[in-house]
Amino acid sequence: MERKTGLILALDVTDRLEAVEISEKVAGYVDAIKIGYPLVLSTGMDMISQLSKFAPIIADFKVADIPNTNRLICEQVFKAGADGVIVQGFTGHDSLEAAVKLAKEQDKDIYVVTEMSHPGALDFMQQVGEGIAKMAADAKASGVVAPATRPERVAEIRKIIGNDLSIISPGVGAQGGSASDVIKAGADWVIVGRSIYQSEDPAMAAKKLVDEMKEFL
Ligand code: O7E
Repeated sequence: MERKTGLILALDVTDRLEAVEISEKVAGYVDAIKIGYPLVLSTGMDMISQLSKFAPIIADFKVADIPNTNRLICEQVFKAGADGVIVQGFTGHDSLEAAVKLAKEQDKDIYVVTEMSHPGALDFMQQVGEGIAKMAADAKASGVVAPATRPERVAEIRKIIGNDLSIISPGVGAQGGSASDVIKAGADWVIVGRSIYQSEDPAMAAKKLVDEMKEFL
């Protein structure tokens, strides 16, 4: 994924027309659009190809299965037109490697969730987040997902993965994180949903975030 603005839209709306209208408005400000279960379950897989005319699509299905099933899922998602897929890391190295192998064959991206951004991530995930980050680097994934709500953890994860992998970071705005703080901590992109798609003016909300991050990219 090419970084122009550092912003990824998380499009968690459930209406097709609304999804298209918002994508059209913010297309000039985002490097990718992340769509996941809320939108795909309500509208269908063809939403991926429909939105891919506005920006590259990252499919957030947080894939978490055995290697063969991970491969089968990623195959379908890439076939539908996605450029990247998000997978969970806690399933271990073989599940991740199956997804990365397929992605590399098709010149696509796999992003691995390390530690999530919500408070409950401290119950279990934080304890394994650094190990998952190392595994993602060993497997040569394209990048990892790390929490904008905890920039200090993003900085730790950056130390572990080095500069070959990207960090995409959700948790800005509605969850309390700051776009510029997490970029300064080492993230390459922020992933922002509600602060943009629930705004009266989604394009202006996106532009503000882009302007805020510009000097730190
Ligand atoms: O809080 P919002 O509205 O800005 O939306 C954040 C989006 O990022 C939303 O789609 C949510 O599912 C996702 N997300 C997190 O909020 N925290 C995480 O730790 C991980 C994700 C995520 O998208 O994982 C894959 C990138």
